Amino acid sequence: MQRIILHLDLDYFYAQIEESRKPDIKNKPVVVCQYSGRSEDSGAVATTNYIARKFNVKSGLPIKTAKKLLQNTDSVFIAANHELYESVSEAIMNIIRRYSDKFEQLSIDEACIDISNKTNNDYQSASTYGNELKKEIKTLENLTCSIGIGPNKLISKMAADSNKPNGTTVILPDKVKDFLFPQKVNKLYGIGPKTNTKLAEFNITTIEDLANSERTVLIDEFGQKFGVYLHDSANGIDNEEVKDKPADQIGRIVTLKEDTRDFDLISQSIDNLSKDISNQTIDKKITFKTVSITAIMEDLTIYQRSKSFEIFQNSNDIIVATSKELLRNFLSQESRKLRRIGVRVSNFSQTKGQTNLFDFNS
Ligand code: DGT
Ligand code: CA
Ligand code: CA
Repeated sequence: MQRIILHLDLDYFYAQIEESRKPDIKNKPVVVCQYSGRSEDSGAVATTNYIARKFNVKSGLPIKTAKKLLQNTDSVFIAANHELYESVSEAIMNIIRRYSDKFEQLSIDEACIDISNKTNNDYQSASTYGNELKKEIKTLENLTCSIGIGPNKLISKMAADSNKPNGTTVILPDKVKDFLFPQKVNKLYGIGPKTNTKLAEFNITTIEDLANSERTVLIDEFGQKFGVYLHDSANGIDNEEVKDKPADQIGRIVTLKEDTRDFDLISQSIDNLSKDISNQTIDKKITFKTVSITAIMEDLTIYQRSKSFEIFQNSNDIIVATSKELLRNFLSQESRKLRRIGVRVSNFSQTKGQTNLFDFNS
């Protein structure tokens, strides 16, 4: 069966989130840092915006080196705020999930979805569909991403990576080889420096070289599993399904119309979020024991409050009432305004007949 797979990767994810919240830094080199805390400036760069990348400042670089490379610029160094990035990631993954027949999250800023049915297996509508998804993420979360659309997971991922930032790249099934073959073999997903060196010894430098090499030779050299992988993927073959693992929690999060600590105003958002969540839990026949709220404050600090029940629950009324009770308690101990509010249910039951569908341990 022909499939259409869409791969999505957010552009300079942590740094773009920082930019979208502090627009005045947008035209400067932005460096998001993972400080180790051992001494001042010890630690590594988590990521940077594209302006900083022009100065060769990239993920993994020591912060000290990044500071040297950017010493004559008006650059901005920011400590990573993982709770914030997680909450934005969750909101975006919920959007992507809505666009999919099957959804698989691959990392904090990456997912692939099977859109074969949603697009009636038509690449023209797949491209339009992908751009609608990008537009929705831009409208709701003010972030850009790059997408790749192709006949399998491998091709759509490589397509997304080939044109960043804000790219849309469609590789039609009969153009897969045109896309792959001219590329250097180390661009193939799964080929690291070691394999690259080994392949060079066989005079294999492009993906075309690899595709045209003897399968048996590759198996002899790299073992059955990896040898087959190398030969298949160089030929654009990848039959791996999008693994549609249902989440072990269902949550929704929104930015409030204005920063506020008005209970009624925030409650309106809770009503909407809860309705969304309970529609999903009813749809998937999920019952839950825990309801939580996430409050992101005007200064972007993040708080979670939860309540758990002895027995499994399934009603929207419970989600709404519990969230509002948690919110009321929270506001009574807190003087700052809220910027975003999230609601989530977790601690699902594993009811009979669902064991294959729902992998709760993952
Ligand atoms: P891109 O996709 O090239 O536009 O840029 P990013 O920053 O989105 O890069 P990506 O997709 O590889 O990684 C997503 C996020 O993961 C990134 O924003 C920060 C985090 N991350 C990536 N590499 C590292 C690393 O080496 N160290 C740390 N602490 N975080 C990393
Ligand atoms: Ca990314
Ligand atoms: Ca990524």
